This record gives sequence, C-alpha cells and structure tokens, in this order.
Amino acid sequence: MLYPRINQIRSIIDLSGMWNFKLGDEKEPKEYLEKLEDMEVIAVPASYNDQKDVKEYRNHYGWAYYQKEIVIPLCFKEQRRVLRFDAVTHNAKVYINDKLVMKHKGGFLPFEVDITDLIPVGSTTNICIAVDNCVNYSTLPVGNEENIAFFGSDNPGIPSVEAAKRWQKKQNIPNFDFFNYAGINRPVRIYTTPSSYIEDIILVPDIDGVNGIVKYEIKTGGILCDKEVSVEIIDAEGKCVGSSIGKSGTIVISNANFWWPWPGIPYLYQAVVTYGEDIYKETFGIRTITVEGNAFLINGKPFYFKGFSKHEDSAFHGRGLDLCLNVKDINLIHWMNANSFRTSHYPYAEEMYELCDREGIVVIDETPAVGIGGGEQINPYETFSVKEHHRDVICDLIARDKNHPCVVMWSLGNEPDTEHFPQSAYDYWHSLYQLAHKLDPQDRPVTLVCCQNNYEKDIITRTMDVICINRYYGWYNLSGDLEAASYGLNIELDFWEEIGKPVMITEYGADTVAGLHNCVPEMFSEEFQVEFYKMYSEVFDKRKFFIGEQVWNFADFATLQGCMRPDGNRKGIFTRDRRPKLIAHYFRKRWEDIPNFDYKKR
Ligand code: E8X
Repeated sequence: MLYPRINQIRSIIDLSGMWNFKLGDEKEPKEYLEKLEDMEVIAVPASYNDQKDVKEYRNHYGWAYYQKEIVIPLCFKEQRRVLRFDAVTHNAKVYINDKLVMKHKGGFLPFEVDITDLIPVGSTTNICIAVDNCVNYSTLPVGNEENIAFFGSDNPGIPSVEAAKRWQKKQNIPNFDFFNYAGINRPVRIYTTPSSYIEDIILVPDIDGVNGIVKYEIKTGGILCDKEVSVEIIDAEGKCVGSSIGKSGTIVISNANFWWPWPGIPYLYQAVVTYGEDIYKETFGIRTITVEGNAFLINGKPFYFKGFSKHEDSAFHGRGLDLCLNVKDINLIHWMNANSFRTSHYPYAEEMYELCDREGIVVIDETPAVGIGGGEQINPYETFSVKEHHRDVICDLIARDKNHPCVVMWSLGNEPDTEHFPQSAYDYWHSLYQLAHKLDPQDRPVTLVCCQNNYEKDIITRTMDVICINRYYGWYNLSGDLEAASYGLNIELDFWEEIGKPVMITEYGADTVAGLHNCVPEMFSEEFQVEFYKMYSEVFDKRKFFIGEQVWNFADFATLQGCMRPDGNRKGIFTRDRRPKLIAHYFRKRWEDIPNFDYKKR
C-alpha cells in the first residue's frame, strides 16, 4: 500500500487535530449511535488514555467514539478520494453520515476506503470512528479473557483472594508487557488521485559488480487508461540514471551508489512512476541482504547488529505518532554509535521507516504477534483463534514495508510458546515462515524471536534464517548472580553454535531505577545494569557465530500497573524522557569500537 503523498497531481487533506470524543462500553456498536451527546475533546493522532487524568480514560475497556465534521473542497471534484487511517488500535468501525462504510481489525497497520462516491465535495459530512481496545484470544497482541494477571500467581488457593477475584470487575488484561494504549494512534488523511491511478509499486534492488539493478512491477487501478506506465530512476542529485516503459521491467544503474548503514552513506534513489495523469515517487535504496553460513550479509559483507529493541511510547501521546520523538530517538541512536533496532512488538508508524531509510538505521520489522502462550496448561495453537488474522497481518505488513531499504528482516512474532507444545508451535510458525518468504518480493530473511525457555525442546526457532533470542540470565533467572548467569549463558550458546546459523540477542536487560546507585552493584541500581551488560559483552565477543546485540529496552516504558513494574518497565538505557542512565555511556564507547562490518573476523 502506497504512503499518501502530495505532488503536482495528488493532494492530501490532513484530518489531524481536535476531534469530539466519548467513551463507550464493551457492547459493540450495531449501528451508528444516532446522537453522541456530551462529547469531550481529544487530540488526533495520539492514544486517548493519558489525555485526561481519570481512571475511566486510563483503564478504559471497550469501545470509544471519535467524531468530526468535514468538508471536502470543491476543487477536488474530478479527483478520486480515499480516506486512509494509518493505525487505529485495535478494532475500528468507520461511519460516514451515520452509515457504516468500513471495518478493520488490528491496531498497527493502515487501512483505507474509497470515499469518492460516499462523500460529495462541498457538503458538510459527519465522520465517526468507533474504536475498540479489547485484547483477547483472537487478537494480536493477545489478551487474557479471565482476569488472569500477566505476572505472578496472585496467591492461588487463599479462599478470600479467590472470592475477591470472582467478585472483581472484568478487566482487559494484556498477555504482553506494555501498556495497552488505544485510539487513533496515527494520522487520518484523505488523499486524492486521478481516476486512473498508480495502485502499488514493487521494487527489488540487486547489485552486479559496481552496477545497481532494479526489477520493478507497477500495479494500476481505476478507469483503464491507454497511456503506458513509465519509470524513471532519479539519483540524489536529481539526475535521471535509468528509465523504462511498461508495467514491469528491469533497469540497470551503472556505477550505482549503494545503501549502507550509518556511518556509511545510506544512498537513496527515487523511482518516479507515471501512468496517465498520475505520478508517484517511491524512495528506495540499492542493497542486498543475504544469510550465508553463520553470517548476515548486507551488500555481501558480514554485518554486526548494535542497538535496541524499542517501543512507540511516550508521555501524553501514549503510542501516538510523535515525529519529534522519532527524530530525537534516531539522533540518540546515532549518539550511541548504534546501527539498528527491532520494532518490538508491532509495526511502527511509516514515518519512522522513512527516517531510518534516510539515516541509515537497520530495522528488524516485527508483527504484533506477542502473547501467543499460556503456560503448560494451555496450548495456544489450539485455544487461540489468531492464525487467520496473523496471516492477514503478515500480508499487510509486507505490502506496506516491502520497499524500505532499512528493513532487513521480518520478525513473525515475539516470545511465543515453543516449549510446551513444540510440534504445534512448529506447524503454526513454519507455515507463517513460508508465507513471509513467498510474499516478500525481496525475499528477506525471516525470524521468530524466541523466549527464554527450554531451547532443547523448541524445534521451530532453529529453523529460522537467523536465530533471535531474548535472554534474562542474571535478571529473571539466577537473579543478581552474574557469575552463574555467565555460566548458564555459555552453556546455552554452546547449544546454538552447533546449529550452524547466525545467532543474535534481541532482548537482554535489567530493570534499573535512574538515580539509584550502589558501591556493591545490586539489582535495580545503575551500577548493576552496567555489570550485567559487561558480562554479556564478554560472552558474546568470544563467539564467532554471534552477529548482534539489541538491548532491552531503548527507554523505560509504560506497562500495566503491577508489583514488578514501578511506574512501568525500567529496563531502558534511557529514561522515558530520554535521559541517559550510566549504561548509555558504556555502550556508546563499546559500539564506537565495534565496526558495522567484519567485526567477528578480526
Ligand atoms: C521484560 C520483557 C518484556 O518487556 C518484553 O515485552 C518481552 C520480556 C522478558 C521475558 N520480553 O519482562 O522486560 C522474560 C522471560 C523470563 C525468563
């Protein structure tokens, strides 16, 4: 799906701003609620939860309603008009003048509806979006249906506690460790195109010696137009360096500049596509991604991942798009001498990938499949009804992000159960692995991020192109004992070494309260966080097959309240307001000394 852009032909009406808002309840709106009375004000895009300090907003469970009156200017009369939502979390129903025109499931990917015949130009129109934040066994991320606490056993067996739990009000408890921020989290826009339009652009770059090769395919829509599709490749100086006519073809760019991760030059080209009156410029880079033996190659050279798993999370906005914060975070990633991050645990806003293309930051792009597990008792692969939705999400994710040079690998999901029901896990994830490979025109490597569990029983993680492990030796296990932690970690890495694939760590960390200091490092202190990471670095540096380290987490972030979460998860290298903890200085130095390429060859 193409990102909305303004150019000499296409236009955008941005519907960001103040909307009317009202909380509903669990009941699904069967039809448009005729009159939404006593509406409050809410900012879009942003999560609604922290925009008003009352528990009804913060802990809301169910539907909420956004409403706005709009007029489309007469000058757009001849144009095709499309209403596009970049992300509404998690379920949405869109009403235009009281009529349901669109439903969408899933909170992190765009959807759109052609409104050319639904909203006439020049007349005042009422738009209402019903938004549902419910997470359960059929959603991604997964939620718990029965008031089950995410962490801790909540003292089972004490009669009074059991009775209180039965009496307790129904709660929407996530099966994941980040606050369930909801609402219209990303921009809402109307974009226009001519009636014959460019629907999609598929670009597959390759390298042949010093030359770049771009295979392309253009999909068109609307009224058939007798004009041919044309494609021109424009370099960063604005010079045309290749062109072709027709809906598909191959263009050779001689002496091309390749896209390299920062501090290399992330060189970008534009494919300028025209079809009849329509024009669209798609940015892309020339680079290759391959896995060979136990190396991860970018442009044929063994790459070492240095960086973070992140969240979209900030004060007031919640999970809402915050462009200023995105720029700040990318600059902090540069300051840290890092080169990459994973979009844990859902696809991020498209603006972030554009920024990473431009700034040379390497991205592992993750689906919202987190929480697929329920302990020994529940086989999630039989109990949860998420498979079909999971397939849809993978299709939509790849359709959205396929052309970004920054995206180097797909992550099918985070920390599912792979231990208690290994065969079911294999069947489930293997078919998704095949699907992702089939769908991606660039055929990038595919991974599944695996939880700390019995890795000997797990038969799916080892089949991925890259083995991504999240490990907490010294924190959740062997808590505080870093010598024992190192011993255990080494035993596990001996196991992975045998598999003969590239292995990286996508999460490891220790909760750390900024400002808490100890002479003898103990858990939660800034000194302990430093000792914890130093221990891991020492182990990783001895292993040739180990291709990268992404810490948990870039910054402290909001979670559901709980006895293990003092004002959220505190494993950040930065605080939530982006101040460095002691550890930031350690990694800044370490990563300065680690080159992007050939680190393990030295
Ligand atoms: C944590 C992280 C959590 O925030 C993330 O979303 C997924 C968790 C650790 C799993 N990984 O708790 O900080 C712990 C496994 C226990 C051995």
